[in-house]
Amino acid sequence: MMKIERVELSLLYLPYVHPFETSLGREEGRTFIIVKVFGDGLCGYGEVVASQAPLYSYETTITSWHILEDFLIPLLFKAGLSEPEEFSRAALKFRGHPMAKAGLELALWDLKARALGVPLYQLYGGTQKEITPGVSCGIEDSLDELLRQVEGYVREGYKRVKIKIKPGWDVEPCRLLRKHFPDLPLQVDANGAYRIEDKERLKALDEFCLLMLEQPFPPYDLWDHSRLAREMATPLCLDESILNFDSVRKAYEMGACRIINIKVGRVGGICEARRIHDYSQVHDLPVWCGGMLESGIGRAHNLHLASLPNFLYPPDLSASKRYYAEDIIEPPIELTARGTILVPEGPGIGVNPVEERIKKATRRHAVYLPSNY
Ligand code: OSB
Ligand code: MG
Repeated sequence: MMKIERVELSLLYLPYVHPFETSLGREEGRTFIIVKVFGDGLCGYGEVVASQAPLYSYETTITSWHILEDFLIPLLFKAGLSEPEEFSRAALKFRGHPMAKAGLELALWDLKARALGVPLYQLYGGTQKEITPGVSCGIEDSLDELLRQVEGYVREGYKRVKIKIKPGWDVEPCRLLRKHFPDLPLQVDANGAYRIEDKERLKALDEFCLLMLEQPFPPYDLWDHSRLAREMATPLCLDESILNFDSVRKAYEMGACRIINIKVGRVGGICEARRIHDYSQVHDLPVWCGGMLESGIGRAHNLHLASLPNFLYPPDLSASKRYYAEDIIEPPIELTARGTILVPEGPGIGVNPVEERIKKATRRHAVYLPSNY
């Protein structure tokens, strides 16, 4: 069994190529944590997707840092854990903080796959080696600007578009995009901005033949999602409400959604994501891989997860240049001429983190050794 000799955390900031606005707010760039675990002369990389502010979920970069430093990293050193499944099980004793747990678990998976010399998707049982991704478009200052953005993405080859909606920015943007792109697979994401009182407004979206409506109501509100689902033709998809395997089972049993967005950070790691995937497959509940505007490290991890067989809708997983002028990996993630992304074949995540770019973006750094605890 491998021994983890050192863990490093780096807090990075990368500016976006274009501001990203959702019903939760507008951001010009992203603050996130890169986790590195060292053992047997190898390094595994993970990414913590918690944001600087507790908007999408209660976690923040600083709460994740604290949980990693004071509780999760000591698990590796004190209990001598290095297997991702063992770590995942041991970390369950701490409540919550799924993004912190996932970041470290991802690094352990990468390390394990590198030690075995195989790409991650092989460890996971992934079957899809070429993935058709979608692009997630923020709320723009005008309909003209939204149209310009979407036209650009379609020209670049994206085969599915998601737009962010909120009350007052919903029916009109959908009507406009449908007028210009009658056949484009299109979906919308509200990030919980509506209430059950807005039911009729949401039902008006049925006329646009959307692939799905994602998370209209707040995370805790499975019941109102099930009420809306009974009255809408558009399939509902849950993102923020899906916190673990158990919330999937309950959402399914309540009829609160017909599609599941899996984000490895939100559900607390690959082990939990795979449990959700396997349950969904048995219950004819398609899943897809959501994104958190990850750096290339987190996005490469997402690609391997999205290769599992029941990931049946396009992931929110775009090329590096959709997000950042200079990604922190080489080669960058790119679209093929077919508008697809190839799952990397190299060991582990299969892309190379560029240490000098990581260093340039780092705002805070710490090294953890067994002797620190
Ligand atoms: O709700 O899917 C979401 C980004 C940050 C927080 C929440 C969400 C998103 C996205 C981005 O939609 C998708 C991507 O990474 O391309
Ligand atoms: Mg979402």
